[in-house]
Amino acid sequence: MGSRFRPGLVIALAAIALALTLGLAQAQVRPAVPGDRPPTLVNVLRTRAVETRPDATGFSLWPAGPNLRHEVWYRIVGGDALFDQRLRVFKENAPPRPINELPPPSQQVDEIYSNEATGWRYLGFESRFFTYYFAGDHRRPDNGGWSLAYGAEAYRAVYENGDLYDIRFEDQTALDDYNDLEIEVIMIRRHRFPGLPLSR
Ligand SMILES: [Ca+2]
Ligand SMILES: [Ca+2]
Repeated sequence: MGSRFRPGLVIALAAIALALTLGLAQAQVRPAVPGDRPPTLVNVLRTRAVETRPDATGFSLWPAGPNLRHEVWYRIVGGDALFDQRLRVFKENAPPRPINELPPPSQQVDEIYSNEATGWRYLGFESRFFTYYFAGDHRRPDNGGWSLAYGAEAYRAVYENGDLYDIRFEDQTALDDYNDLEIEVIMIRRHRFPGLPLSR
C-alpha cells in the first residue's frame, strides 16, 4: 500500500526543487560587505583602450583563451543624467549575443534602480564559459516605461591577471555624452595573487 501515487507530494517536491533552483540563481550575486573588494589587478599591460558601441543596448564581456577560470565584480560609480537610470546584469552560460540583444529575463541576476554609487558586487567564480551583460536603461517622465540604452562606451585596461572596464551608457539618441550611467567591472582571469594589497 506504500507505493500509492500521491500527486500532492509530487507537486510539493517540484515546488521545493523550483525554490532551490531559484535560490541558487539568486545566490550568484553577492552584494559587497564593507571592505569587500575584488582581488588586486597586477602589472598593467595596456591601458584605456576605448570601445564605443553606438548601437549597443548593453555591454557584454567574457573570458578569452584556453583557461576559462575567472570571476567578475562590478559596481556603479555614478552618472550625470536627466532621467531615471537602471542597471540590469545578466549571466549566461552561452556565447555572446549581438550587441543589441540581451539574454531572456531568466538569465538576469541583478537589477539596481539608480545611478548612485554602490559597493562592489560579486558574480561568483567560474571554470566554465559565461557571457556577462550589463544593460544601462533609462526612464523618461513623459512615457513612464523603461527604455534601452542608445549606446555604450567602455574603457578597458588589460592587466596580467584580468581586465578593468569603465563602462558608460547613453540615454539620448544624439549620443551626447556617454555618461548617464557609469559602472566599473573587473574580470579576474586564471588565478589570484594572494597576499597582495587590495585594489582601489
Ligand atoms: Ca547622454
Ligand atoms: Ca549625461
